[in-house]
This record gives sequence, structure tokens and C-alpha cells, in this order.
Amino acid sequence: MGKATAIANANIALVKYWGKRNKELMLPQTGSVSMTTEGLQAHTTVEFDPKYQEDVLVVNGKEFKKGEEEYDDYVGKFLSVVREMTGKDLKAKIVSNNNFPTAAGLASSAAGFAALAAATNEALGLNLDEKQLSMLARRGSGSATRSIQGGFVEWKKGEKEDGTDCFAEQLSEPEHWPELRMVIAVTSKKDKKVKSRAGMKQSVANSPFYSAWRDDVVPKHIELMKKAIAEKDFNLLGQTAETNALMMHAVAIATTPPVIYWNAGTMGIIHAVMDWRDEGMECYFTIDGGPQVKVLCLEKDVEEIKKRLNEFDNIEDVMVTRPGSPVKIVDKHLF
Ligand code: 2P0
Repeated sequence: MGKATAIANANIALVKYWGKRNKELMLPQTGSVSMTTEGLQAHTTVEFDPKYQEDVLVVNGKEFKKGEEEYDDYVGKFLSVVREMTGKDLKAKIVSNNNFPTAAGLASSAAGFAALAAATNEALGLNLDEKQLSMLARRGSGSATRSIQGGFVEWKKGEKEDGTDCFAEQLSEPEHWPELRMVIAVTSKKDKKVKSRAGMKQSVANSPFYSAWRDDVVPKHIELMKKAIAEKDFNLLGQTAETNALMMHAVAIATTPPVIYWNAGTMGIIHAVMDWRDEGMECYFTIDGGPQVKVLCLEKDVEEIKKRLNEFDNIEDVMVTRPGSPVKIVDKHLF
């Protein structure tokens, strides 16, 4: 019984996770690599107490109840895993706030479940280590596995059926590459029509390109990305991330019915980044399950890229992030 609060940064994949091999245990088809994004945060308080008759979930001021997808498919499942681990049927109250748009391809579930896993560990005194915490976060949302640690992180796909070898490992601390930047262009703050979870499920089920993605593309890109990070080779990192994102979207677009996350603003920035690169600027893009574009660059070019992105008509916001810190327990409870 207890109450605890954690703050976790989101993460953006440089080599994407796109498809599960086991939905119950949240095991992915492939590994993935990400950068933890400083300042894109979820702040989450959890309290387990017999005074609660039912679980209470409030995200960004909105309450979700049993029977609603956000509760049943996400927090409800996560809490079942916790109850199984502890052997106790305590109900919980969870309040979580993000400081960035949720459900629009900005990894809100990654930050939220990493914070919830760390807060749950503290509140219940589970004494989980980083690896075990990444596995607990995974049960809420796959990408949350990678938000327990800071800097650059690899989520190992694992081979075992029970998922005991499927967890995150840090590749480098944030201080390893402090001048790396991601400039995020928000082209729409609306919730996306197809959640990543549904888009990747459909891709595994019927994209004709799925096996090439899983067997050829991702293993190669993980090796290239690890080399790029270890050697701080920006062009290798950018090229690999950009190609990987395009191939992930090609897989999704090739499903029936198609899953297309891009809008006109997304497309405009894709072309602009390629043009800027042709003109000699070092920049590459990556895109997740939503219409936002993340431009990878080095500190020296941030101001110019921000200025150019702000000149687009259809951009709602521009944010800058860098390799970020790991999840942390804080004293400031939200209730
Ligand atoms: C990623 N995405 O690697 C990829 C790239 C979106 C595109 O992980 O079903 O919210 O909760 O495991 O983690 C988004 O999917 O999906 C995601 P679930 P999740 O970041």
C-alpha cells in the first residue's frame, strides 16, 4: 500500500518498433533503438489503497472508466499484471499529465507507462531493477520499455516465448552526444484516426512487405544505428533513421485498408528537409505513428531549422529536444 510519483521522458525511435509477436505479453516482432527525449514528459502519481472500490484513472484532467478503450486496453491490463505480480487485489488511483500533445505520434504512452511503472515500483516497494522496470513498462505500452533509461536505448526483442529476455538496455548516456538535437514540427494536435497499436497489428496481418521489414530491414538498421551512436556519426544516424522511418510507413501504407499517418504538412516538411540537405545543411527526418515530423540535426543548426519550420503555414508548434534523462521518482504528488 502506498503512493508515489514519477516523471519520465518520452522517447523517439531511430529504428522503429512496428508489430507484436505476442499481444498478451507485449513482445515485439523486432528490436528497436531510441533516443530518450528531454523535456517531453509525463508526470504520474499512483496510489494503491483499499479505500478505492474501483480503479480511478485521470489523464490530462479527463477521467477514463472501465469499459473505455483507454482504460481496458492500457491501464486496466497493466494493473492486472501488477496484481498478478503482487498477489494482491488492491485498486489504484492514477493521475497523469503530459506536457505535450497525447495520441498524436509523440510517444505519450511511452512516457506515461514508464512513469507509471516507476511510480508503481516505488508505491508497492517492488524493488525492481532497471531491466525489470523496462519489462513492467512494456506491459502497458511497448515503446515505454525504452523510456526507463536515458540517452540512447535498445529494446531487445528476445527469443523466449515467456518474454524474460525482452527488455531495454542503455547504449549510451545522454552526455555521450549532448549536441544531438531533434526539432519536432507539430503539423496537427488532433488525435490520430488509427492508433499505432491498430496500425501495427494490421501491418503484421496483411502488409506484403512485413517479412522484409522484420527479417531484412530492422536487423540491419539496428547494427548501423548502434555503430552511428557509438562513433557519433551524425550522417549515418540520420540516414539510417530516415530510411527506417520511410520503410516503416511503406509497410503501413501497403496494408488493406491503408494506414496513412501523413498529412499535407508532413509531406511538405519531408520535401523541405531533403532540399535543405541538398543545399548542404546536415538534417534528416523521422516520423512515427502520426503526422508530426522530427528533424534530426546538430546544435549548430537548430536555430536555422526552427526558423525555417516556423515559416510553414500549416505548422502548429515547433519544439526542440535532446538526449534526455532517465525516469525519476519525485516528491510532488498530483493528488
Ligand atoms: C516506436 N511507435 O518504435 C514506434 C514507431 C510508433 C511508430 O511504438 O501497442 O504506443 O502500446 O505497444 O508503443 C507506438 O506504439 O504501441 C510506437 P503499443 P506503442 O516508437
